[in-house]
Amino acid sequence: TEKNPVKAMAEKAVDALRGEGPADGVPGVPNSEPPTVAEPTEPREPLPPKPDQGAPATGTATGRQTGAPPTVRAQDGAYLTTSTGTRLYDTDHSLKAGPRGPVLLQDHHLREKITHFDHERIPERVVHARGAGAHGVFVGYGTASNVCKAALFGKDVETPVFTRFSTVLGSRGSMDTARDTRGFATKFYTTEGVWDLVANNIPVFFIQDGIKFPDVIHAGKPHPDREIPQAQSAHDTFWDFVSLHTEATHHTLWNMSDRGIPRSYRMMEGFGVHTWRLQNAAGETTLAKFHWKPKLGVHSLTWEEAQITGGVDPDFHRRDLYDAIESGAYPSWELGIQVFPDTPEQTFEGIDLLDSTKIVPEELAPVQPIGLLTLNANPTNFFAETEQVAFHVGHLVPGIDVTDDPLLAGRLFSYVDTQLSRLGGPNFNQIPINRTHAPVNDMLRDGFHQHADHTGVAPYKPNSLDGGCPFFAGADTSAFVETPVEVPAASKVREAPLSYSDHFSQPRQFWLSMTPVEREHIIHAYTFELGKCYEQAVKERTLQTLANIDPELCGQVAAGLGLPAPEPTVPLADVQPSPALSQLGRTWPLDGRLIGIVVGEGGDLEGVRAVRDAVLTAGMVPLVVAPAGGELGAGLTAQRTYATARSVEFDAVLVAGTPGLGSDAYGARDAKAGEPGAGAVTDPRVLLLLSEAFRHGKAIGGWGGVEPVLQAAGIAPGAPGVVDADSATGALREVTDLMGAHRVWERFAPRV
Ligand code: HDD
Repeated sequence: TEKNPVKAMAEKAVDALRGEGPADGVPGVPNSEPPTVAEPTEPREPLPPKPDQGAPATGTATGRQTGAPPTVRAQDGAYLTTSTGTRLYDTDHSLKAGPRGPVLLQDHHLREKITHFDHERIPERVVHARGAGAHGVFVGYGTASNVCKAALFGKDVETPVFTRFSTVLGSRGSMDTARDTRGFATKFYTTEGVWDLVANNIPVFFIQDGIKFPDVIHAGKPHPDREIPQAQSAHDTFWDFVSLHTEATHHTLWNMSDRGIPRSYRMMEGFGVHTWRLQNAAGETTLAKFHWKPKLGVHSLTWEEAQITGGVDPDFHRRDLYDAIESGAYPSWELGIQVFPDTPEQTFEGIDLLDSTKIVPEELAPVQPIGLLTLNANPTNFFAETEQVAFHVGHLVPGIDVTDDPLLAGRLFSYVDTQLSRLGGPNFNQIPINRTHAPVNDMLRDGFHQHADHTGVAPYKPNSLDGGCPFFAGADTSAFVETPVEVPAASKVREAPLSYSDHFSQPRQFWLSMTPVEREHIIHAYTFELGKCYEQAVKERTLQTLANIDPELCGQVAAGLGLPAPEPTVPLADVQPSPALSQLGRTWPLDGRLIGIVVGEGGDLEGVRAVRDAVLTAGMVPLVVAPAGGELGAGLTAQRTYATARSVEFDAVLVAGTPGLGSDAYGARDAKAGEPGAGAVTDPRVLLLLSEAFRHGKAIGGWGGVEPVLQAAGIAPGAPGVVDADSATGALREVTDLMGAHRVWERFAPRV
């Protein structure tokens, strides 16, 4: 009987791929070479799905309730198929009239594959485009119950969450370590619906009214003519705007402080910025501000580190978060609230609670812990989860409500609106990562990307045809139950209250709360950023805002710019420092910190192994740096080479000093290991690594006669935070003691 032609074609193609037989060719022209590395041909079971790839455990946006069969996963089965599940035997060749003939329009698979590819990208977020996310859990302490009835704050209540961290100004592909505000947005999949806490790592904002958001972002984004600089505020338009619009002074000062260049997403605070209105079960209301406090402490990069890292490892924060979670060093934050009585004035100790350019110092209103967030799982697919997650400040649950902050009002509109173009329509809450874990019965219908097969005929209320369904919940279990807040009789105006015009007292308080090292960093940051501006008027106007914060700050920056320091135009505010604003002066856990262990040819491998094991036992990450990759002996493998290691990756550096740290590449091993002269010349890359680690205030420890190497790197014997120990483990012990404070702060020599 004649062979099935499709099967024959498939067999021929498979044979050709395996190199077992000729495919049809043009006479005289050899067929293309078979691939030398064959793909596995046996079908294998796909990896089991992670929970979020399937449908949520309880009801979904499609109306499915607990107990219903799970929805079919998007990707399943062992064989390659079309998007409609038809199996394919080839995806490497277009359908042609003969091997050298024209491609045929009837190749549906070709068209499906290319069309889908052509539409793979969606618009990036208009702000916060660059980010990284993780799954986790929030556990309530039960301490908030007296002020807030939200179920997620109940004692030991566990709520699944997804958190996305981000920079603000840069594009999706920009570097992580730019000087910028960081986003810290968390989606809580509570039993009462989704609550999004869309926070930043800075507690104040550039503007007091949402209507100014396009202005500040247009000023911060790259110049519209050349589209440079990327992911930076160090350019004329940004400083033009913030020097003219002085309510931005406070946020800008935080950006110029070390908060603008975090060491890690794991080591940032988060702030809900606005004042929110909480309601307890008795219907009583309280005003509150949300704070995230990282268990690892708040830590930053130095500016030079941030700049080097931008080139050496633009994914530094994304990698840090992913690696920490993958290795089991789960980052965690305590959620806390500052609470204020809900008075008609909506002020606390004279501070206007509706002005998002103001903080309430923790010394006046302590942050009270109400629950713990732990991020414990990385996304399975970046696009599906981190890119498609859509936050909205209006995603609220019973017990949490908004206030009349005009900045918040703008946000309440913007977050849904932006998803319409970013995610292509109004059904973005049906995307798996956005689906609530509570039952949905919403009467919203149709629209692009509708996933629900809605039943019934009456998506309207009142109705009798669907039996009156859905029904109203009681006021005690509903969100958006308006607290009867009195709105004073007023005329319609485009104006701000008088209290909003104080733009300098809290910036001054921030400045006065900084330690000398932190002040020095702020001076450097302003001097750098303004030094990148071309317009003289912009620099002069910014110096004027600095003069209104503090004459010392202004004088130092002016000196760096070579300009005269102006006098203040407002009386300097008489404010008390808030020590809670400083990042220094405490010690912190070291979970997931990275220690580079540098060893040269013939170095003390036993010592290296001992410290590597001790670092691992302490819950940190050891990275052995050797002249070349591969096995080193003593059960050690090089994770980095002199070519791939850079100091910015490490929180501290250990050096095995014996016999030297040379390498082939730099002629240090003209003599063989063990012979006189071996390793006598230290590889310049090791010297760079050590000198940078020293300059960036990192603990450095060596053993086995490391002194000449340190000296060659310009590090004086006995310099602060430099340990020359008798043994490898002795060096590690002293280094880890130093690391608790994050840096060896004595190495920085502040002027003020
Ligand atoms: Fe915003 C994204 C935080 C003011 C308009 N914002 C966005 C994200 C964070 C914040 C963390 C990223 C969310 C994610 O990871 O997907 N934004 C803030 C904070 C603000 C703030 C803490 C002040 C207190 N934002 C703000 C204003 C407006 C917006 C005043 C507009 C009037 N924000 C947006 C947006 C974004 C956004 C355009 C872009 C992508 C998105 O929403 O989903 O709607």
